[in-house]
Amino acid sequence: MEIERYNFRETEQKWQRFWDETQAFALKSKGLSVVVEERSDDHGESRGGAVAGAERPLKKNNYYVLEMFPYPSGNIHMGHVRNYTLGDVVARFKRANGFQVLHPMGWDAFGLPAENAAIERGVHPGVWTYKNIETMRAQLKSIGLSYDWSRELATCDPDYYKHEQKFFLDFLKAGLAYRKEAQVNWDPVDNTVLANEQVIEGRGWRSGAPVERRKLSQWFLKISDFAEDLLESLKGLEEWPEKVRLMQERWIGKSIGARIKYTILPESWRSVAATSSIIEVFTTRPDTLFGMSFLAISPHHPIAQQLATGNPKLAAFIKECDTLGTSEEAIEKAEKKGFDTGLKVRHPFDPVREHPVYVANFVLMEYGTGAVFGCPAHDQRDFEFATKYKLPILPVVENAEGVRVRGGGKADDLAGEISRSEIGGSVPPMKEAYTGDGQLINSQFLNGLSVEEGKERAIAELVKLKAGEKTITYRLRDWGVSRQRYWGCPIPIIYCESCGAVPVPEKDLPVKLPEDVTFDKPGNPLAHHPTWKHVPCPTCGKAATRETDTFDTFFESSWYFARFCDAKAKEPITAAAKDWLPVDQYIGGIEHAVLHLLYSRFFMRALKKCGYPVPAEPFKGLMTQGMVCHETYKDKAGNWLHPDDVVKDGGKLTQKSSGEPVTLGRSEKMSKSKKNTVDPRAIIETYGADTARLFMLSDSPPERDLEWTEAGVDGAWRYINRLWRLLLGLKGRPPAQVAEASDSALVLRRKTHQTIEGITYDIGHFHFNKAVARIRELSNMMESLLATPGLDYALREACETLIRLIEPFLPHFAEEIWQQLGHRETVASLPWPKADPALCIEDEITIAVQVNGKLRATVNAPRDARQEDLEALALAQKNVQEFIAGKAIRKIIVVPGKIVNVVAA
Ligand code: ANZ
Ligand code: ZN
Repeated sequence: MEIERYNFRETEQKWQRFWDETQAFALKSKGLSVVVEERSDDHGESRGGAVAGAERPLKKNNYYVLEMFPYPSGNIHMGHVRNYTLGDVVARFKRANGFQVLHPMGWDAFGLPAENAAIERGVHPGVWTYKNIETMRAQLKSIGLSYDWSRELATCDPDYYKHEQKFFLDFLKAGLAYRKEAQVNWDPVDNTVLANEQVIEGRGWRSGAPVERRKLSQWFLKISDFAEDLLESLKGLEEWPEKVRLMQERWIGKSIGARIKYTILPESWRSVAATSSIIEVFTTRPDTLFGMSFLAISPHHPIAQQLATGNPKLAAFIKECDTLGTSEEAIEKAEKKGFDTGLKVRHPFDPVREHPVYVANFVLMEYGTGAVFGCPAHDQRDFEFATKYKLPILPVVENAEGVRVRGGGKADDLAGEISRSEIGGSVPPMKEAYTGDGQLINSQFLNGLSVEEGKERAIAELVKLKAGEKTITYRLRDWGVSRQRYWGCPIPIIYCESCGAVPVPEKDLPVKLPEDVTFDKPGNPLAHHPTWKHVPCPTCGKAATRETDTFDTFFESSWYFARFCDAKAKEPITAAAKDWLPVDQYIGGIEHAVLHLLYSRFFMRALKKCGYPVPAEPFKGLMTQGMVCHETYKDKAGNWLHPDDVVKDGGKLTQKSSGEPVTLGRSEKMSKSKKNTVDPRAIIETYGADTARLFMLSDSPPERDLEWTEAGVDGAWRYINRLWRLLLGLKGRPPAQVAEASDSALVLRRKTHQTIEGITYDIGHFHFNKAVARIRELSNMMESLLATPGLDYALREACETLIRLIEPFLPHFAEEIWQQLGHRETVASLPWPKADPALCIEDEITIAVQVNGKLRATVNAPRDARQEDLEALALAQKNVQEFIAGKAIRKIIVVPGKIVNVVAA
């Protein structure tokens, strides 16, 4: 029989149309079917037996798998394809295993690129966004993803964002939202506030312009209220990657420390006419107090501000500091600079010691008390500062190797408690601060203690002297949500001269974005709009103006997963959320390890506090997939070249358009800037979606980077065609009714059932690449047995099992071949194949043969082989013979099922 080539184009279109028309993956009812026939537990191991469905908690039979929803930029990229394919495998697998699977898709549709498009191309951000959504939806459908499209949402839809405005009003009432003046990172080109994360090396992430600091009135959400809970609960997120939990832990940054009150010496204070006599500092290292050599306050500290009024030089210095940006990264990198105020403070433990007070650019007003004591020997910023201003560098922690480090500054000027011998002569000066653990030295009553002990002891002493107190602090700062942009959710506030900031009454929601906006001026179009912001005050009726800021777009992504549970409901989040949340498996990029995931965790807590039916933790399982990478190419002039423009001939690379030689660069994450992208559309057009899926799934484990190669795609394509020929070839061989009893039939049947067992485990553990390898093994064995007679049953069983096992990976292919084999139901509607345990037991096992404890051979033997047979088998091995040649056999030790060790001398 002549077998037709696999026509992926027709096949894929056909099944995509079918899925679309039948809404194949839409959950049919909101109420859940509680009929549980057979299902598996979370990792797919078959438990068997019917369970009384009605007694189970509903959530138990529900499974929510979600991929991070995309920003509708216009086209999907390979990263999307990988992300969504991973989720699709899980969704299809769980469905087959008897779960009701929620697998929705939507659009994270607010954001800057839409506004940039408006500025550059004159299209309205909404028009641009919805057009992109259309295109990208079709592209996603061309991958064969099993989404419940009936729940699709776009966050720029007033029907979505109106709920956020309600949340914000709730947060206000609950004390979880507030307004304050704050230093912000200001991007002078994009005319907007930037989050710290949007400042890269002191520049705006999009504009590239140097970021300035400005003071603005901003809305904040009180994420800090939940700092302890957000930290503690990380422990319970057992299905999250360890590294993500660690990143969040660092971000929350809990630390034990102290606040210390320093008294300003009256003489110094009078000479500069300061009005305050105390400076309070915050420290996490009270153990290093004896290593103090200066005190530094923020340029925005009240004392600095006050002194600046009478000191133009200081005022100029403060202004200079404002160009630095507020991000930690910027501060870390910048040169540490200070201004000596002339003030002096007394050391709390040693009244003889006096230290100068500087205004320093690396001290933030928003953190701690806006003032620090400087300990150059054990803090790198302080070290750089002290080196620049020739301040003493005084080691007080002996480093781990027991080496005493010598200060680089004028340590001798300090009080005489450090003997010259200790810091003198042969010890090289410090090159950088030592921040590790060790024993305290040069520290009077703290000497000999460890850092941890020293902290406690120093704090106790401060408390006793009434000079300070213990603190618990978090690095986590409240979430500033105001953005001066048009394409976002309007913040529902009205400012009235008499009443202040008045929340928009609920009945007036949503506050919709005006459509008729212009982008011809820099700044926020909402603020420029002639009429939109002018409204009467809801309280007193006088003329008032709307808030023209919109929410940070992380607002939208902080709760969309809850909306999906009942996406069309009038209420923002309904009781259906209880049936689905937390998301069982969330899949997305590691770049969201901190912000998006932390904001979402906060948001659930905040919503819960406001009475919404959501759990505190939104995501039970988290999988962070690796990048899709590709080789990079450059021409002679060093310009990046697109892979399409490169011809490979063996090892030789030439540019297609010019014929010039091309240099091969490292493989890197696909990016437009390096031109090493491959367009998923082109791949799907040439090879089909199943090929792209197969290659992505088989190349590497999901959490690792994936190396995209043409050869790899081609290999996947060829394998699919081979599989097509193999499986379709079996169509002409009607299945036997009973299993054959021959040895080869048993071997194949065993392989089939072991494959079921293996793949079930692998998919349950995200080892998709291993699962694909097993599929290949089985199909190889089938091919090798095609000519063996008496295998009709075993081959048919292998064939049908294989089709059902590959369905999560190659859904179009599986459905088509299944139909060709004469089945009427779809593969997607079938339960997952069940392995016969009796056939999974391998009855030949591999046994290691050692001579004098060294591995010399392996033998295959029946599982229940007798000891004598094993000994004989072992001794018969050629390599064993060689190693015992000329020696006497003293003993043979047999560990049944594992090892035979021949002892010879
Ligand atoms: C003295 C000291 C000695 C410090 C030492 C460190 C090492 P984390 O751990 O990140 O919370 N600091 C305090 N407030 C600051 C502010 N507003 N701006 C800039 N730096 C500030 O950082 C706490 C440490 O950062 C504090 O402990 C303080 O320096 C500094 F060997 O105090 B430390
Ligand atoms: Zn009013």
